[in-house]
Amino acid sequence: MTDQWREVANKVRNWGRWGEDDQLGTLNLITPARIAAGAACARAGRSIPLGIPFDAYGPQGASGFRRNPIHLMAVDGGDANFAANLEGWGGHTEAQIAGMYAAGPMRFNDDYIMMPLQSATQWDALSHVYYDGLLYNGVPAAAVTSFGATKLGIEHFADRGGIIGRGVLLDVARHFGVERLSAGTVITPQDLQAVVDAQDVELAGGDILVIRTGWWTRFLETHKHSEWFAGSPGLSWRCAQWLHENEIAAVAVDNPAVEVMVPEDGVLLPLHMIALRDMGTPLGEIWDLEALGRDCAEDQIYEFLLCAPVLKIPGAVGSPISPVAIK
Ligand code: UVW
Repeated sequence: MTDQWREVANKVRNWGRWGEDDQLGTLNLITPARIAAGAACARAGRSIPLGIPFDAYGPQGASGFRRNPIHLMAVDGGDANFAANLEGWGGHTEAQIAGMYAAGPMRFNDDYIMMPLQSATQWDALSHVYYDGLLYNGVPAAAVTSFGATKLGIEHFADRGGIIGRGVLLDVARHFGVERLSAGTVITPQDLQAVVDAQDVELAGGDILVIRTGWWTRFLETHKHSEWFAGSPGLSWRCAQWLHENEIAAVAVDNPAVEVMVPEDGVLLPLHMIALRDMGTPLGEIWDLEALGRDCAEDQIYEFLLCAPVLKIPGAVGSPISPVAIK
């Protein structure tokens, strides 16, 4: 039982398909023609945000190795009369700002953010998950050092403008007539195909799949990280072959980990292992697909231009994002 996922992993492995030093995996399927096809889906001029807030109240608060973002101000409105209030007291920074403020009416605000790159809406880079000591394309796991990923870092996605192309929503929750899938629901490849057929969408190679479970609303209701995380519905690893056959470039879901959190067949995160390490398919997590779900249900159009650029952080194994669907 445990080895079944490995059999599929062997079948869908894309190593060498785009060259020995490939850093992009299935993003190679998003050719210029597919980006143009995505752009052609932006007909009405409506933009729909798909990201959650980067704030202190997000879903990573209770995790030991991940925290919610910490946002701090460096300069703010209280510093507007800096020079007058301090009467010359202070160090270099105070003098620098006082000098700037003495030069005219211009005042400014500055801020910082401290956060794990995985704390909210994100893309996983191909260096995020591995097994048996190897990453995508057979890159040794040791290529990710304490200085960052020397191969397969997120900056390679940034070099092509991030993940941009034709997005297709598969609204699994709406298809099953529920506000959201119940805890632990496993989405099968047959379910995905049934939604494609019911929505009457035609998939094309290089599409970016956006799959709505409705599970994000569960977090908004309870604000309980552990319950939201542990109970998450999601894709079965058995969807890997379906994704491979449909030449899907990337997959994003409104849950913590794309796949179901309760280990299927006793294996933790098998779809992560197959998608990121074997297929080279980026995974998007913690997306908010509520507005997009409503919009698509209204006009019955499930395709759009998806713009999900990454931050160009050399060596990072993921990136926070604020993706947008444009219809
Ligand atoms: C892990 O939890 C390992 O990864 P992700 O955040 O991609 O689900």
